[in-house]
Amino acid sequence: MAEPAAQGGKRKREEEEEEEEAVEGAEAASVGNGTAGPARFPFTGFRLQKVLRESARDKTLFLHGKVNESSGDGQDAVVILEKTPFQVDEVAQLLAGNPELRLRLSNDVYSNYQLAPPPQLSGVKATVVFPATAKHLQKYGRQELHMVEESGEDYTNITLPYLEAQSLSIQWVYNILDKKAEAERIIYENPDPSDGFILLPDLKWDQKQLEDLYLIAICHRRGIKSLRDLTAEHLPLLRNIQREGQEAILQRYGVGPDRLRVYLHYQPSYYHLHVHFTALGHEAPGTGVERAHLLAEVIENLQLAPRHYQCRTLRYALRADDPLLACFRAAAGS
Ligand code: DD3
Repeated sequence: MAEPAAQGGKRKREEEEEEEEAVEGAEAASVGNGTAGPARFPFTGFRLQKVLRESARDKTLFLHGKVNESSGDGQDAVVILEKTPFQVDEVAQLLAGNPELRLRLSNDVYSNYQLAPPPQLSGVKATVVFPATAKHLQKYGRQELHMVEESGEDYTNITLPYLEAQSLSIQWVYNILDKKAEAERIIYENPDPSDGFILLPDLKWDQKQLEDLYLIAICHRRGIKSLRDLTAEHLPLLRNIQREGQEAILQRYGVGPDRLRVYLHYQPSYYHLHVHFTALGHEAPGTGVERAHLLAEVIENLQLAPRHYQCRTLRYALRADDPLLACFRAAAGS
């Protein structure tokens, strides 16, 4: 089980590295690391089934496709495409040269063009989930959100049994902790099995510009599912993540602690305790008040009340099609 998943991680890595290679030379000050190499998708063919989501503002497209149809019944894949952010140096270089242009309008001092940048400047980040499960397909479709109020009792009676009934794979997390995937991407590690963690760039960040800096700290200790499991016992771990994580990001990227948002999600997207580090200027998804809990405040809450997160009501938004929402509604009805 561990092997194919680790391999999947490796393929994803190779794709990211290929993008890095694309800007090599043009951008000496790149914050990227790792070696470059061409890659292939882990499947052949892609017959579009559905546009799961699209956003003109975010320049993203989430696609569901049938793949590997020439060898058997075919399988499902999700491909997430995202136009990558501009890098000032590269764009300045492009404009100084003789870029390929098509005039769209010219009026007084104003003119507008369609510009065709060279391939190395028109990068598209492609994130692949393959094979994709029904859960993956559901997760990426657009849905209305609904607030729920989860008391400590609701967590025990509704949420926890629901989570335990799900077979949510976090193999990719174990691959990182076991150095079977992304080992060369690790920025910092505190190896203590109880209070240590690994800090590395999140999949969402290509490490090419600091504007959208996004790292995650994944704790070594297994079995802490989320914020709800935290007690005063975990304070040393949380303080390590806060202090050492910020220090490592300052060392590596020159971004100080006063320019970072350090927080946990509730609900998280995977149930192994992790902490998000994002650039303050970057409005990453999941930074809203209904999901983000600042680590510094979590630490303080636990100092004041060791069982704060077992007792407090937590409010968050669930997708209309989330089975957990149905569980809450069924419990409210009975
Ligand atoms: C995930 C949440 C999870 C699809 C997508 C992302 N950071 C990851 C595998 C490796 C990673 C992450 C699940 C999955 Cl797009 C399904 O995220 C990851 N590696 N967030 C890193 N560094």
